[in-house]
Amino acid sequence: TTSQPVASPTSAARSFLARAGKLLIDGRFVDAAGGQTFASVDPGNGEVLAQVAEAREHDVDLAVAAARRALDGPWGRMSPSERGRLVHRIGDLISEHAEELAELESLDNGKPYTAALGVEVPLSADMFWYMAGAATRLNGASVAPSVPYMPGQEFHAYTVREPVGVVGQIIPWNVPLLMVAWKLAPALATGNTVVLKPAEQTPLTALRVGELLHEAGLPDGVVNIVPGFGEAAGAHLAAHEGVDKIAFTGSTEVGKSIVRAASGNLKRVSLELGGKSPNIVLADADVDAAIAGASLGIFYNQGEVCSAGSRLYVHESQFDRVVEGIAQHARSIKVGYGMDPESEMGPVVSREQHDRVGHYLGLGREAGGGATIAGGHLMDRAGYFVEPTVISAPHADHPVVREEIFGPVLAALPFSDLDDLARQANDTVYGLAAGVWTSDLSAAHKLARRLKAGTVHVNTYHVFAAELPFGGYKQSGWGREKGDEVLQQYLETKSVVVAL
Ligand code: TXE
Repeated sequence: TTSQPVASPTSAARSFLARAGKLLIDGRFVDAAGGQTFASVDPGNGEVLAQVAEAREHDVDLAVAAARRALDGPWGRMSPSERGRLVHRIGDLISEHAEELAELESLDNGKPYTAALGVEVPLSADMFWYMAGAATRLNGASVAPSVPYMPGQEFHAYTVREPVGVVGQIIPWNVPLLMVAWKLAPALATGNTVVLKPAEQTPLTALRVGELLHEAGLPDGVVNIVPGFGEAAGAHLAAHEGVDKIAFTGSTEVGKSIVRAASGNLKRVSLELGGKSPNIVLADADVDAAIAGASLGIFYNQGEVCSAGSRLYVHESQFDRVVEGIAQHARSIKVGYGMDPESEMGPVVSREQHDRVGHYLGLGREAGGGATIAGGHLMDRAGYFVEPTVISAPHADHPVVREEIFGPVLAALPFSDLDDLARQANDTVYGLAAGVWTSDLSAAHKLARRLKAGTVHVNTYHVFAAELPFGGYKQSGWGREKGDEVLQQYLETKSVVVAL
């Protein structure tokens, strides 16, 4: 492991940190009305990166009002083609500022700079590029209605797809920039206006994107960004009478509170929540590929991925080999400060998350009948570092198997019977993703049918392309993000019927 940051932020990132701490409301960066701020902390060393204005109820009210006005401004009159080009330009600007955004993301979240630059910034730009094309393809249908009680009357009828209106978006801290892209790109392509609340742990890249939106030429008030805490700014946005739709990504527990808050005005709700995704290795799998893929599935982004393959099921004939292979990989991971180019895994995002993961590591160590094969401890150094951990789970009902840990902790279980395996894999309140490793095409497709998960990976893991719908069965959420499917989350359909 390394202990010292070897790369300090470039001048672009440094100068953003010096000006970062404002809310974006109606096209202007402003202080919170009450003047309150909170610290954004570098989880690699616990140091304060920036003091950021903290939105509370009144600030959210101002942002919602600005978003409402913007619907009737130049944005509402913009042609779909122009809107699409603007969305495309946002992708260009993200791509042009890749290094700076990756640095800010690494500093704020802790993740390796190389992952931010190599994976998340390109995915974010691509999300805008993909959605840009949707703006001009929001077609309705021509319909021939049958109206038996109006004999002889002919009709011309068609459907029109319109923006829902003012959209509230609440996002988490694990992939902050990518969450901004997944949320903003479809909302803008479909012509909505937005009030976005980044997570209190990671407000920086959202605010930098706020500046880029202005540079791209987005009219004032179309996107408002209100960093703040969940219980204050977040809860107020979710309950707001002036908001027509709320899109939330975060914990299942808070997702349920969003649903309750949204019921006041029955705003539309979409939710992308937790997971405990099974990654399944059949007896005939390419073992080396499965070891590498399962390692990526649990250790990418310190395991702070909602679709992480955190439950590993391996056929008993290969169990020891696969688990030892992943454990060896775990021991070889270079855990270190995110801005160190050598680092392959950074710290988890916060002290709270560090404590939460530590709690599960303790349960894993203490469990009789199981064993911690690799890692198993929080790291004794400044910053919120965790050892990449592989646990041979004592039994299927143990908390390390059932509960979302959201850290670099894999729980492995052997299986013998394929039918029973599908039952075990589905025995969870979640249903976000799954993985299957096999060389038997029929077995792969049969399992893909039986698994109750929004994404099933076969001989791969963590594919997040903009074209692919993403979301969960069961308590992993409502609706899908990305692909064409997300568009309907941001549109109303109007039927127009004309008597001829
Ligand atoms: O999430 P929260 P936390 C899971 C993961 C993690 C656990 C807790 O298991 O260990 O959740 O993380 C805002 N009304 N995931 O506590 O609280 C909050 O400000 C409105 C999975 O950090 O759900 C932030 O912007 N908003 C996940 C966002 O919700 C509220 C990603 C997420 O925070 C609110 C993150 C409220 N009452 C955590 N309370 C995923 N699916 O990717 C909080 N928020």
